[in-house]
Amino acid sequence: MVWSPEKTEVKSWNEWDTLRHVIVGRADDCHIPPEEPALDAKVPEDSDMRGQWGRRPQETIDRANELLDNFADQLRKRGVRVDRPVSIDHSQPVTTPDFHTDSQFGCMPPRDVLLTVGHEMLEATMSYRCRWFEYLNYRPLLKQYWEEDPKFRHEAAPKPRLTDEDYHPDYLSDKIGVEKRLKWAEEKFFVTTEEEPLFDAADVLRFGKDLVVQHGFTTNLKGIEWLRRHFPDHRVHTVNFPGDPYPIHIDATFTPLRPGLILNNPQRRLPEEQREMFHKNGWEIVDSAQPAHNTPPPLCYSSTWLSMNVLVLDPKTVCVEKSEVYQAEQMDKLGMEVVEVELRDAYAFGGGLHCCTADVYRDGDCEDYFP
Ligand code: DAV
Repeated sequence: MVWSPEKTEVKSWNEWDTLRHVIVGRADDCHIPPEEPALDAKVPEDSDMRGQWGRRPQETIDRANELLDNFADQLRKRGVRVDRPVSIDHSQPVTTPDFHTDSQFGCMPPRDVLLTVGHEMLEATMSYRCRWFEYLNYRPLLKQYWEEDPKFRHEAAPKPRLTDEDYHPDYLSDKIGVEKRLKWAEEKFFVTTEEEPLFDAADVLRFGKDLVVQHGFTTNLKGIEWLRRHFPDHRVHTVNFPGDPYPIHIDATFTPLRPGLILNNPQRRLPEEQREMFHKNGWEIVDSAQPAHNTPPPLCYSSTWLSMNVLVLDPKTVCVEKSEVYQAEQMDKLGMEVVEVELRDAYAFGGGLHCCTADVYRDGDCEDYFP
């Protein structure tokens, strides 16, 4: 069936088929949340973010929104339908019978919250207390899709309790040191425990019939098992990337560009034994280019490897952040047409071009790439 902009349809089976409809996040009212276990474990020890919280400065919110609006317009000009979330008031504290936090996070980035698999959009459990209610930013859109597309399955994973049992207290010091963090990550000892299923949607990559999921700070083994039981027609693979002292989200680490080709962060290489399914099926895993920057922008949670957090528009076209010249050059060599998008001043709001979007519709069906 041919996609038409007049008709809402939710469908996306992979990260690369032609993108027709997408959600782009907003920086509105974004907060730096107060300390909490899982979030603190991600903030590097020398980061300018340690010890401060509150609403982000208005001029940075305005600038990030300007860039996100421009990105949305750029996509629209290429014929992609773009929807935007409706921001809730993130200054509101969250209190449940199990925890309290004094503020929330924002409505960026959608990729962390919404996992689109075929005709389904699944709200992730999330693993930070400050992001517990983040799905509410997307509910007006999901309600609309549900009303307009009779095949759309709106699903939500069980809300986690996020008591102290969910976090290893060993991680709650800011003086652990990078060496120890690397060792812990290599031993698969992460800040989150196996108390209950936890996952962020951005730990999942979709390869048709196969889902590749990173086990790290934001997704535990029970979360991956939950996904396995929830998607019985898929094969769900657990992957790890030693070399990352703060392993959250797979999308600055492992980036499929088209069938047969994946970029891998050279500091976070997929272990040999986990490469087998790719190699056996003729897929190439190449080291990504170096980031163009030595440090992330101010008040940013993410590393400089947002350079490889690209948005694939179709198997020949990819959006790359404008200042990431080495990444753009590599894409060109790999035969991809590069669309430059300025986004660096929005990185602090939770990520790059892949992070700040969530798929609604891509062409194509559920293929088996690893028979
Ligand atoms: O390298 O800091 C960022 C991923 C954001 N979704 C990193 C991971």
